[in-house]
Amino acid sequence: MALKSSKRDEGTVNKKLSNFLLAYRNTPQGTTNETPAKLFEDNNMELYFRLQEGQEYERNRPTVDSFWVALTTCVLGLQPEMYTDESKLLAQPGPCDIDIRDASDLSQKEFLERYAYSEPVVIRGATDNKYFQDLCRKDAMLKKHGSKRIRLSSANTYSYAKSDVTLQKYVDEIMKPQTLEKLGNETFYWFGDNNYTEWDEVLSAYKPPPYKLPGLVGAYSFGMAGAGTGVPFHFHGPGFGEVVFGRKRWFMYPPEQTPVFHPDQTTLQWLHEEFPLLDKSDLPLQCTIHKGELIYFPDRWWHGTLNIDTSVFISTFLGAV
Ligand SMILES: O=C(O)CCC(=O)C(=O)O
Repeated sequence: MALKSSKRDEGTVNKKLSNFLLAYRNTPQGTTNETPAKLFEDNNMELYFRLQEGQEYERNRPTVDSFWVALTTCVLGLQPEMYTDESKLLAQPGPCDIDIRDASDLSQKEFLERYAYSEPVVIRGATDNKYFQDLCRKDAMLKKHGSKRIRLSSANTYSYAKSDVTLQKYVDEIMKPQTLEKLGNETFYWFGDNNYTEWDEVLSAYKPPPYKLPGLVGAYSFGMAGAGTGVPFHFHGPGFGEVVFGRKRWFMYPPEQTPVFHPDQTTLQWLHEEFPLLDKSDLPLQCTIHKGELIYFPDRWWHGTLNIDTSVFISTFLGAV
């Protein structure tokens, strides 16, 4: 009930979270008929926090802190260590003018007829990637893979400079929220160039989008990046993007409508500087996708991305065998 009412709230994530938590604290629970506030007061409630798929539930007598952490993690699907303070975000989710479809209502046949060769689509509920998400948690990633070397690419359109660093160094020193001053060619972004052998344990846990294009097979590009980062407009073959954690805003133009942008400008700079000047007829299609959602981009469609939060993401690029 508290979750339902918080969904109707207008405003920032922080405001929604506060309203939800307030409503939750004061809503009697089905099993005990008491509110969490009362139970905390009496110190007689024990919570079982589910930490990882396939792992035992961990029994905790909750402190107020663990209560907040559990709520943000389990109920709202946010990862506390990935959560960027709303006041520090330089971009917000925008409207969505791309079709949003539920996978239960989108057959392979309709995907092929309506979207595959003609327009983007956002698809919800296509796969259950909970286990993969658990492997991608920042703490789990650093513990298991922190010493692995990853290849970063500069976040500009054409001249992809590369830099090899350990994952630990990337997370500690490079993966920062983007600033408006920093250019794309000065920003290093972990996306793609994944060593499939080294990352097999993680990548093979990913359940790919179930929709197919005849004659094409998928190849993965996986990454993690700070709030406000993204890849400026570019195009290539068709594929899917999925958000594993965080939120990602996508901007798209059909192949015949080349966007106005400077290739070294970040998507964030473009959003602040160019986007407000666009005529209505020059506006891109856009949508912000959330954890577990897919976006499909058809062949040669221009797309630029903007991570609203610190995000983990994976694309499935479709190409000939
Ligand atoms: O996820 C991103 O930020 C980049 C994705 C992208 O541009 C792509 O999949 O082609």
